[in-house]
Amino acid sequence: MERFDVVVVGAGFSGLYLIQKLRDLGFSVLVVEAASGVGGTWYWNAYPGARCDVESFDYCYSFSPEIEAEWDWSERYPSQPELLRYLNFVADRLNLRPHIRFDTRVTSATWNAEDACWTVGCDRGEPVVCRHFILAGGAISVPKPPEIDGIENFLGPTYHTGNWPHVPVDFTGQRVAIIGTGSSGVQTSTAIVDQVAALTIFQRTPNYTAPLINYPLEPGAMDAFRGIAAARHEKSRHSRQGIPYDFPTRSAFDVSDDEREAVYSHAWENSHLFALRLTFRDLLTDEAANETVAEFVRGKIREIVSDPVVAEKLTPRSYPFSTKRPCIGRGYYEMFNRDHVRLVDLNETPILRMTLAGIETSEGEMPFDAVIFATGFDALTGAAGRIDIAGCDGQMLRSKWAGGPETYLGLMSSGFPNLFLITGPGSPGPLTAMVKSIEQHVDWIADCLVWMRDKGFTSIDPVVEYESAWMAHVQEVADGTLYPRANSWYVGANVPGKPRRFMPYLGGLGVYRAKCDAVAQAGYEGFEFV
Ligand code: NA7
Repeated sequence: MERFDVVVVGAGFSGLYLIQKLRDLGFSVLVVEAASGVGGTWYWNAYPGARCDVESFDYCYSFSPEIEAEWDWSERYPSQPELLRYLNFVADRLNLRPHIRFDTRVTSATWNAEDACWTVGCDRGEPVVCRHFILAGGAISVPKPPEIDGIENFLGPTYHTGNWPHVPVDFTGQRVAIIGTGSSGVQTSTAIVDQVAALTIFQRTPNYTAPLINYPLEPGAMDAFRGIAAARHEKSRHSRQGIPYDFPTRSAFDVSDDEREAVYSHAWENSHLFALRLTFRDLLTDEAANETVAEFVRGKIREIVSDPVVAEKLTPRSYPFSTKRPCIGRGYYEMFNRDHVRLVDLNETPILRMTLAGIETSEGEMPFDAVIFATGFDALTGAAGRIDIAGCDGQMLRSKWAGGPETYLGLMSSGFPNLFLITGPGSPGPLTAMVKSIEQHVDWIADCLVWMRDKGFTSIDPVVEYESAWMAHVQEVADGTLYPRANSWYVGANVPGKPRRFMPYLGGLGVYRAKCDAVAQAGYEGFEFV
C-alpha cells in the first residue's frame, strides 16, 4: 500500500494550504478529493448568484506573497466563479495538483495502534496508509436533503444549491420553486427572478436579510489593498470574527433612540455582512439590545414590501437577530413586490408531497417546471459522519459523537490519535471569515507535526478530561449569548434527529488562537504523545 506522512480529505481552501505548508516542511502529502477539480465548497455551490458574504480582501489566503502579488479581485464580494478561478490559480501557481487524487471519495479510515498509522479506504483505487489523517472536507459541505415525500415522482428537474451541476442551467420562462430561505435561497432567487416566468419561494423560517452592497473594485484598489494587506490580515487574525473591524465598546442603550437608528441605517446602507452586528457590543448578549436591531430590520421589511400580509410573513420574530446566520441579498425583499413572485409560508401551508407535476401543499397542487432545494447542510459533523472512522479499539467516531461532537479545541477527538479536524466542532470556524480560521488551524497542525517529528513521537491524542473541559467551555460561552435560542445549524436543529448542541466556539478567533498557541507553548498541554 502507498504510504504518506499525511492524507487529507478535501481540496478546498484547507486542503490546498495544507499541501503547500506540509510539503514545504518535508512531509509527503496526499489530498483525496471527491470532485473533479479543486475548490471544495466553492466547487459544489455553483448555483446562480452564489457569492461569498465576506469581502474578497478578507476571504483570501494571507500566507503567500506570490498569490497576493499576482491575484486581482474584481469585486468587493467574490462570486463563486471568481473564487473557483482563484483556487485554481493557487493550485497551478503553487503546483499543488500532483498531490491531489480527484474523483475519489474517502470512505473509511482505520487506526492501527501498533504501527501508529491510519489506513484510508477510498471508493476507487487501493487504500493508502498515513501517519496523520486530516479531515478538511468543510464545515458546511454536506447538503441536507429537503425531507419531502415523493421527490422521485416529480417529472421535472430538481437541484440542490449545495450540489449544483457544472453546466449552465437556464430557467428562462419557467415556473420555478425554491425551498429554503437561507443565504443560498436568497442568492438563488434574486439571481433568477428576472429570468423565470413565475417564482415561488417556500419559507419555513423568515431570515434577516440586509442589502448586498457589492461593486467592482476600482483600478488601483488592489494596489491599495496590497499596501495594507499585512496589517489588515494581522488585525483579522486577532479579531473575533476574522475580519479587520473593531468590536464595538458601546451598549445599544448608551445612545439615544435616534442615534441608534442612525447607526443601524448607516450599517444597513453602506456596509458589510457583519456591519449591523458590529454596531453595539451587547446585541448578541442582551435580549432587549438585540430587539432594537431586530426591530430595525423588521421596519425595513415593512417599508420595502408593499403587501402588509406578505411583509409580516417575511418578518423574523421567532429568534434573535444574527443567532442564525443573517443573509445579504440584492433586492431580496423588493422581489416580493413583483407580480410573478409568490411566497408560501410553510407554517400555514405545509408541503404534503411532491407530485408528477409539482408540489402538493395543504392548499392544493402547484405545478412547476423545476424545483430548487436550498435546504442547507448537515454542518460541522456531516463531512466526518459520512466516513467510517474507526479509532482506538475499533470505536467509531460517529458512535462517539452520537450525543453530539466531542473535541479538544475543535482540533482532535480523544481516542482518534493523529486525526485532525479543520474548522471542526468546538472551533470558531463557521462564525468567522473562514479562510482566517483555516490558516490558523493549518499552521497549528503543521507546527505540531514538526514538534512531534523533532521529538520522535509517532502519535498524539487528546486527554479525555481536557476534551470534556473544552466542550463544557464551548457550551458555557454559548450560554452567555443569545445564540442557542435559535433553531440553527449551529446547534444542529436543521437536521432531524441530530442531537442539539452548540457546536462552534464563540470566544472569538483571537482568543481561540491565543489558547491554541498557549497549549502548544506548554508542550501541547492536554495531549498525550507516544
Ligand atoms: P441554511 O442557512 O441552513 O438555510 C436553509 C434553508 O432551508 C432555511 O431557510 C431552512 O429553514 C430551509 N429548510 C431546510 N430544510 C427544510 C425543509 N425540510 N423544508 C423547508 N425548508 C427547509 O443553508 P444555506 O445553504 O442557505 O446557507 C448555508 C451557509 O452558507 C450560510 O449560513 C452561510 O454561512 C453560507 P429553517 O431556517 O431551518 O427553518
